[in-house]
Amino acid sequence: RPIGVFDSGVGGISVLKEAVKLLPNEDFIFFGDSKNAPYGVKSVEQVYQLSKKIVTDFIAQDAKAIVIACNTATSAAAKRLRSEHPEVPIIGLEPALKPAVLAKENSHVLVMATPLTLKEQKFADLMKRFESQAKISKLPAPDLVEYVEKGEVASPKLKKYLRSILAPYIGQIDSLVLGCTHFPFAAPAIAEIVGPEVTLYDGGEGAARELRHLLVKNQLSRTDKRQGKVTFKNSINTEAELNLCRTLFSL
Ligand code: DGN
Repeated sequence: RPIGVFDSGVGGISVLKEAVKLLPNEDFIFFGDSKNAPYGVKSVEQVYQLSKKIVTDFIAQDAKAIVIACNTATSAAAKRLRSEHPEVPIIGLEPALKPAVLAKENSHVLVMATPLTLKEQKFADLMKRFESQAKISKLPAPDLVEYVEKGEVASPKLKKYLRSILAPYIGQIDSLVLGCTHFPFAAPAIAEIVGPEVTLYDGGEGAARELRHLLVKNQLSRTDKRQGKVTFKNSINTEAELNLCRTLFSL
């Protein structure tokens, strides 16, 4: 049985890569809802409805576990989807604030994410847990999703955009949390702008570990040693879009 991984576009491929690295014998189906991207500027109800449809489709394909490889959809829909589908483990993504805060005392942490992730209760709760231990700043970066959706991860235009939004934080921060699964693809460009003294964190590896944990706990892991398959699907069902998925997967 396959594991379903989805995102409001191609960003979740950054999480898929971590999951495949950790679980090379498993079969994965990645669904990118690029037609409806970005989710990060939609209402909670819209994001829930779109996510529900994808989860239902995965279950119809006999998925044994589902990864919501999207911080936005996780904050808007994970709780409801888990209560509606207790039969399948559903793993979500959240900004990797904890490792960033714990890495250094009294540090200044910048969290980049979509506007929806940053204004949802889930993020407010996460911030409340850590705000006494660090200075935490929030930076919504919706345009960065659009660049990655076009496959632009290091273009001069992208770097100009990043320089403009990151300008107030240059020399001011210790770490930067990539709180949207599209952003790790732009990590080299971001690192170039903020400098080597700023550590970048993302939630992909943590989500992959959680997936492995839930597979083991529910006795769903594959036991044979054959190489798993990865299948890409996208709501923009063109060869160009699927090629972009494969390219991002190989980066
Ligand atoms: N990749 C999504 C996330 O992690 O929040 C955001 C993409 C979007 O649709 N805005």
